[in-house]
Amino acid sequence: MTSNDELPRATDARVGLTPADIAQAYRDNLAYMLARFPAVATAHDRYLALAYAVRDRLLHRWVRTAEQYYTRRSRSVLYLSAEFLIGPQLGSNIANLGILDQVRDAMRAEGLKLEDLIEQEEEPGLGNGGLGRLAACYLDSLATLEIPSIGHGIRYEFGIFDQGIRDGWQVELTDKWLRLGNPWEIARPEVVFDVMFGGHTEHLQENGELRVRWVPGHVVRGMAYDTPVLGYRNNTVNLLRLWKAEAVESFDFQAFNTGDYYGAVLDKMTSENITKVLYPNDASMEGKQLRLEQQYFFASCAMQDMIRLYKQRSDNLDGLDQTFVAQLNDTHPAVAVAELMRLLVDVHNLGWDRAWRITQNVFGYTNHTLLPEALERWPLPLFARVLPRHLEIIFEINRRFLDDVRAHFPGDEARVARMSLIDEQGERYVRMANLACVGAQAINGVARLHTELLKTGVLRDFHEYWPQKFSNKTNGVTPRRFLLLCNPGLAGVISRRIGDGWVKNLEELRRLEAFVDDAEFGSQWRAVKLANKRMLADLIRDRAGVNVAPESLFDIQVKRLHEYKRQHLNVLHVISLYNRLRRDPDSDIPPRAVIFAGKAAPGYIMAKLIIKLIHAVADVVNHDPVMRGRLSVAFVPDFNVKNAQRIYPAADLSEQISTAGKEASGTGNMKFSMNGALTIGTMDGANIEIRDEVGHDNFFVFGLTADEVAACKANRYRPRDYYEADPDLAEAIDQIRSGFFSEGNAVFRPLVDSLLNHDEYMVLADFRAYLNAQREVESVYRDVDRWTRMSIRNVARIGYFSSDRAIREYCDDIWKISSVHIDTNEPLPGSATRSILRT
Ligand code: NBG
Repeated sequence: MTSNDELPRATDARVGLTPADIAQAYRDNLAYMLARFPAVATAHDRYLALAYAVRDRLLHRWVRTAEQYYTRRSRSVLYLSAEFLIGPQLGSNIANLGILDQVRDAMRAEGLKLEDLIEQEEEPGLGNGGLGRLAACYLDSLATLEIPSIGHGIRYEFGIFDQGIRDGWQVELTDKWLRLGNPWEIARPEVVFDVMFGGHTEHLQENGELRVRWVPGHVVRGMAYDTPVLGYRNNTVNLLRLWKAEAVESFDFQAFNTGDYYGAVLDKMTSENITKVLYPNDASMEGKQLRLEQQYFFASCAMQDMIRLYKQRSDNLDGLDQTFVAQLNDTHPAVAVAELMRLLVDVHNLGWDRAWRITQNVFGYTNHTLLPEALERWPLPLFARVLPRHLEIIFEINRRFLDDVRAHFPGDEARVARMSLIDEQGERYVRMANLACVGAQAINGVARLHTELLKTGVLRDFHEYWPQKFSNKTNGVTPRRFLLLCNPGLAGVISRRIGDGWVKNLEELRRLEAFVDDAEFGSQWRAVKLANKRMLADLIRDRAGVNVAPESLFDIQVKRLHEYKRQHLNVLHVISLYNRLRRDPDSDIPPRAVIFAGKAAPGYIMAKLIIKLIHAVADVVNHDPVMRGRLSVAFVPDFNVKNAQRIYPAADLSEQISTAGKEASGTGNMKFSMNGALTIGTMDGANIEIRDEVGHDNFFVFGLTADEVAACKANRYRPRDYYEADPDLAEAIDQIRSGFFSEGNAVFRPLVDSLLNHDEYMVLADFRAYLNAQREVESVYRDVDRWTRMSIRNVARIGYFSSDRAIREYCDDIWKISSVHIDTNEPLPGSATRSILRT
């Protein structure tokens, strides 16, 4: 080791955690990173200067972590996900460093407010909803539990659209999140892979063996961009590795010289297209070529990177599955199964059987949906055009697999057809869920009910064939972001009573049960909620132009817009409440603010119509003097992680009202409860388990169960019967239909027709039960002490829904991986310089 190898000695300005060190680092960055002096620095400059100061404090841990993983040859998890909705990073990194107070003091000394700087950060909107946010919570827990891991995904140049509202309608605006730079990512121009597309294959004999050569039509280069993922108060920094597509040759001089200026940059443009934009569909699939290209692009980069890392330590690929496990977050990365086979067989010359053994052992598959429209399948001709070699590999996997199935179930050709990787009824498709089931050694659902429904429904044949592959892993959320960071008031009240061990071990919240009847604790609890509600009321006034009274019951439904989530059921309740208040203005009904937020997929007409309906009803209600101080309705535009952090802490009531059997798990339900909201919800997804944990007395349940929904459908459900039998329901529906909320026009006709004639999601069937449950909410809310006790119990018993628990289960049952403790006390040795470049 020569002295040239040594990292510069870390000075306090780079790693120190005192307010003075941080303030010094902030000033240095303003001058030396941004070339600004304080008087002309913009708010964003100030944010960047602090972000770089915090980043420096991660880098030193990052280098050390990479070095330790390398020298210890640690087994690692690769979490493959097309979406990572990580949210703003500054606040969570400061929280995980455990220096919120120090940074606040440092900034105060500079005359700044930490919250204002945090507010400057542009949200990295690299996901649609629950699935992408779950991946981000899991990265936080992996780092907190000191598990070696890398998240692999796509560095979308434009993430989920920003939602604007014009005249009550959603308008989509381009999300230019990278415009002002991203201080958290580190480009890795040395970590690049070629990714091939199209073309054809050639089958040749080489030394008596069949070899396949794929001659691509087009080659794109994938380049890694790494974002550090810090554990809570430890020294572990894992990676989120996002891949950006680039041209192999970004400029064609030949074309340029012949005067073809457009042609000279054409390849650059088409290549970069692959990672331009996130598909804004949540829980539905679009058979677009670019989407398949995105999926293959990042799956291929991840698999090539895995083999590269492995080869640094060993040449014998037989041990690959000992070193790596790759989790497929839904089927979006499932093509990785075929890609790993291709790499092992075509590139590294392993025989098929050896390659298949390794591949099957590497993968785990998490299913996130039961909705048929979300199950990915690709038209065969499209797949053949984009990935001709992979289609051959999938055919071969399928041929062998179906032979086994036939041997197991002789004569059962219907079963063979259902399990085939290729759908052959009519037009032919590649079924990605089947590929994932066959290619993985473990398959899981994301809540107890969901896993049961998978086993008896969509994946029944696979469960009958491989029961041992199946398990349940109920989702969890990170208490660092969704309590400690977003609700400092409540976190403080909790920690003053039971210490702050709950941040790492959420089960410790149980100790709050001892204070359920403590009057002083109860009033502190309520004071925090009221303060949070005041802050949300301010946000609603600014963003939605609606005044909501902080003293009213904050009844909140925030999530993607979808008919199965039934925001329109909520609206029907609002209308009936409005009608009740109009009829009897003096009735003793607790004042309520009904708050919505959520984006609709741009092509989902009905979801957009529901947004319009919410605004239309809000307009009438909020302008009716009789409603003043009693009922208000607001839609907060542009729901994202940043806004979510201000909404969950302010909720009294959490709306989790999906049709039973449709919501795989839900994770918003957990975040609300963790912040002291009570839930009104159906027996769906994780609601069932939340209710069991917090106690049936502390949860407002209603509606048909999944079995009853199925039975009702089998009995030719007639929504019109419910409409005809229930005058309150009929009144509300008639008002919508007649244009009472839309100045007489028929804009909501399609929605009403759909409800009366089909009602796929049983809104009318559950209406009365929902109303009754809301009546129960009213009566409990009137009893302030009772409500407070229920709220405290929700928080005290929510420990199970920490993503730490979920990740521990994945580690023990599926990944078979243990933690690697990182110690940074010693100065960094020179060897780290080399190993960080390798990882
Ligand atoms: C979503 C489900 C949610 C679930 C999240 C995370 C998809 C495909 N699925 O119910 O709808 O909470 O995944 O598991 O987005």
